[in-house]
Amino acid sequence: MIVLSSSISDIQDILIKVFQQYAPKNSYCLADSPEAQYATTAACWFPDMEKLRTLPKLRLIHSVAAGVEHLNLSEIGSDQFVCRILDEHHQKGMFDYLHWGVLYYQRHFDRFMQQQRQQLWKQHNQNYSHDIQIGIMGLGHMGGYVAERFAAMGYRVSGWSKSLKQLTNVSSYVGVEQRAEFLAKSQILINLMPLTSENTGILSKSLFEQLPDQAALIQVGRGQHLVEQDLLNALDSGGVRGAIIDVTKQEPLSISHPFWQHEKIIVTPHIASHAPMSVVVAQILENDRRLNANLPLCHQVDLTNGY
Ligand code: OXD
Repeated sequence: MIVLSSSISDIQDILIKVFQQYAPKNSYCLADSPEAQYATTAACWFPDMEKLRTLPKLRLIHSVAAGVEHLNLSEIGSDQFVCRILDEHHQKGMFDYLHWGVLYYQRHFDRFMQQQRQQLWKQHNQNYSHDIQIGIMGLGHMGGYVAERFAAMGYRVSGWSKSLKQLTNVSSYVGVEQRAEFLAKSQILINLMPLTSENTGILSKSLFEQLPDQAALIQVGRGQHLVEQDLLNALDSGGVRGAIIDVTKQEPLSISHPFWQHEKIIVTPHIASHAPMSVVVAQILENDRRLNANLPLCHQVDLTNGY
């Protein structure tokens, strides 16, 4: 039995709808229903942890997405597991979004849009993929995939992560010692890191200062990676050329937030990519089956690393 749990009411409604559509009847329930006492798995997005703690048979806390920072990992019981969704459609969708973002800067669309507002007819040199150095922070399931795809298209690609990665035609930079060297090359910086206590606030003034002049940021990690005021300052001083922001500290972004009106920022509402809902439900059902059959779980999270 799977219990559905999100403290965000819109998301809770979506979970109910997709489980109705893709899961067998009687295989899922809500946390305050009588069946919840039999639930072994919780399907979660910012779950109500207090409620979940009262469920006696709950062993698996399953994110309905790739990220798990919303699960409050420090509160997971010693006899419980955490899993997340990993899926190839999710990877492909992310690559499409990022490819669009890279082209936006590579082919100067940000400049042309600004020129149009000024009725200014001015050409800029045409960049080819081999002219562009992409830097990817986070080379896990998602970052590693997009890095290799950009490299296969002729982009110069480097990646930065906690451990050395062997990826085709991607230069791997590791740890704090190699971060400055990595940043100094990254004309387009893509953030795809999972959120941990170590990297909260990493996209800050000092990091922006280490990028090449006129670098651009594509922020698809987590809102808490970014010190928002530092980005605004870097854009206003002209050091950073522009930013595409898909995730923000507070979601939804408040209507008064300066990101909305900033001419060098494009905001999208956390839509860079999602796994298809049919896949999300299928992976959770399969992991619940495995849990109850004492089989190894798929995409289990290492609670020490936090991903
Ligand atoms: C995820 C996301 O975690 O979409 O999968 O942010």
